[in-house]
Amino acid sequence: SDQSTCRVGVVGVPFEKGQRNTGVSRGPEVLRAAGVIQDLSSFGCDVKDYGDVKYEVVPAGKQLSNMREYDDFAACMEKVSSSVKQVLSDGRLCLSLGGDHSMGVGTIDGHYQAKGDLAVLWIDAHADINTSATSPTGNLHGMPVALLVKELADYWPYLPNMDWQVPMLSIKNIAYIGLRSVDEYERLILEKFGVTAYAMEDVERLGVHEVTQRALEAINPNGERSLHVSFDIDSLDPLEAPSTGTTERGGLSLREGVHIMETVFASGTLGAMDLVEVNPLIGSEKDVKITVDAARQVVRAGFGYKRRGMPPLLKQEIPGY
Ligand code: 5AB
Ligand code: MN
Ligand code: MN
Ligand code: MN
Repeated sequence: SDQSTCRVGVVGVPFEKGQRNTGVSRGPEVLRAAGVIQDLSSFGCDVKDYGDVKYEVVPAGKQLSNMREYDDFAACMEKVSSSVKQVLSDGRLCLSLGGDHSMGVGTIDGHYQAKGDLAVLWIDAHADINTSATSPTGNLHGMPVALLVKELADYWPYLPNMDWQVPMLSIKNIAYIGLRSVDEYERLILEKFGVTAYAMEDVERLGVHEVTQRALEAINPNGERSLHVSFDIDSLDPLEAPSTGTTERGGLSLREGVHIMETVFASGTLGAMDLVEVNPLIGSEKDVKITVDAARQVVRAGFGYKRRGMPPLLKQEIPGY
């Protein structure tokens, strides 16, 4: 399709305090080093790297119960939000490289501030919709969806240093694909609000194409909302993406992940994408390479790369052809 319209801004979020493993903060660095940006420019995208988000902690003055590393989270996500908003305001699609999945709070907030009403596709083995009252771990990477939706606003205590963030997303405009590890209270929330959720058994029953079409139809029937895709690499089977902190076997194949993102691109609605939870300190060197290569394929599919091949770029015309 039209190469000149593919304008992308990349934001790195080297944040790992939403979970307990060291190393996820090095996701942006290894993804860039592997060539995520060149992957996109190689088929004609105009990519600008906005660098990594930096922040300074402002202590909240009190400990928030069951929200580990809350002060860092609140400070970092405010900056993530403004970076993503800036990219989108510059007329680019935004690619955010994580980092752990708590950063979804910042990226989706920034997307909302730039574009208003959103549709969110959350591709993950997990639902990430615990509140501090339901979380079995206190890890913030299991809570971002619950912080973003207005339907759960009353389930949180007052959150200091988060006044910049207003829960604005309607839970009706979120769809999940890839679920296979959902906590009891998360299940209760999904049922109570009738959330669109395609778990692995639905992918098996319907196939990945049908599931993706139905998910997009449910959250964005007229395609008038800007689409945010939050892609947790642990949605893929650990055979295809071993270097991540919370693996669950029986996941999406890389081909299914790529197909989802090709379908997203074809919808013409993508505004921003997160690629999160790649941890280069988990597993062997080979595991890391497999995981990073999978992430690259998923990303490029979302921005228009076609497995059947791309037309030659005009500036690369070969003499004699
Ligand atoms: B991820 C768990 N539900 O809340 C929790 O990787 C796991 O961003 C969360 O999807 C996994 O801690 C968070 C048990
Ligand atoms: Mn996640
Ligand atoms: Mn996950
Ligand atoms: Mn994970």
